[in-house]
Amino acid sequence: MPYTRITLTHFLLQEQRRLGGSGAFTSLMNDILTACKMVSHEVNRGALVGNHGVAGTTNVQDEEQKPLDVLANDIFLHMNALGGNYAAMASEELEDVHAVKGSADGKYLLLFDPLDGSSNIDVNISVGSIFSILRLPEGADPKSANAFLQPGVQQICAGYALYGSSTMLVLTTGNGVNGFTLDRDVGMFFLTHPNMTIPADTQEFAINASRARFWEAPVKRYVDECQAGKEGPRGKDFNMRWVASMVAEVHRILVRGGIFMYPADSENMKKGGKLRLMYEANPMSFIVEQAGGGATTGRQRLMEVPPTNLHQRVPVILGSKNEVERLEAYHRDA
Ligand code: AHM
Ligand code: MG
Repeated sequence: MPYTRITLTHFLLQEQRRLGGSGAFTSLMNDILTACKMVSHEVNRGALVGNHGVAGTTNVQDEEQKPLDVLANDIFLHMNALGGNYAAMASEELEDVHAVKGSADGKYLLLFDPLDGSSNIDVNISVGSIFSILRLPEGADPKSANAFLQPGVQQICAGYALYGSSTMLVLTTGNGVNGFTLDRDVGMFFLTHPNMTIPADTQEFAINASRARFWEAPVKRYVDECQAGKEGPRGKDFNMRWVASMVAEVHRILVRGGIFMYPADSENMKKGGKLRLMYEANPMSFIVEQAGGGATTGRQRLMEVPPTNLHQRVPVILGSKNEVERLEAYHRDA
């Protein structure tokens, strides 16, 4: 490999110089990188160190926790408290806000899903971590969930780590999307995917088709038309993928386009949807929009949904812009 690549740390320093920042942001990002490297290490060691199977506990959403859910959450909480930049954190695995002790000067809030897609751990399929950074509003109490209840448009940074055949970190600070690959021997992320963009058109869709009987009419229409292929109204064949790891699906869309749907259906709407707004939908929407794609509930831009609860669920449709707009139009027509 020619030695011309830049590391994520240098990339952040360049951004800091460009924006004239104080260095706090670079420092807090470095804590996230370290956490992701540690989680990656644990995911890789897998069954060798007892990281498979179930933990015997459930989280706030009443979901069975895996040992790696618990471990990844502990790693994120510990590593991100050290820099003193966060006033508080919130996680998929914790019911309440986690205030950071001794960081009276912390100006930021961190939301994360420490290990998304964890039903895939035991079968050795890609999982990931998702994070979103918000500013602590002036005068807000960081110990209260209210400080976190900001719409997605107020995120200052969002990203994910994908623990796949290689470990990658993909990031936006509102100035495009860049992807970095972990060199395990060096222990550093290197910029390998600069300025990631999502093509506006696609012939690939992702949805859990086992839920077809619950779908609403606009989603059913869209999927039926894709499946009709060349002979149908779309006049082209579509391919389908479903990994059941949102991080892997979003990454595929960033690399080669596509659309991902976990839409409202008659069953999941009893809880508001399946995926979580604050630490799944919002950060992924920020990344997808920054890469030129779209992200909607079907009826509203996702990043404008007013949050009312840390663990709120929401319908999610995101990816190639023309397909997202088509689904929004089908929802309007219904
Ligand atoms: P998790 O946070 O409990 O892992 O759940 C979120 C995951 C997403 O990564 C994925 O898109 C979805 O759940 C898969 O759901 P399903 O099992 O219904 O296919
Ligand atoms: Mg999740």
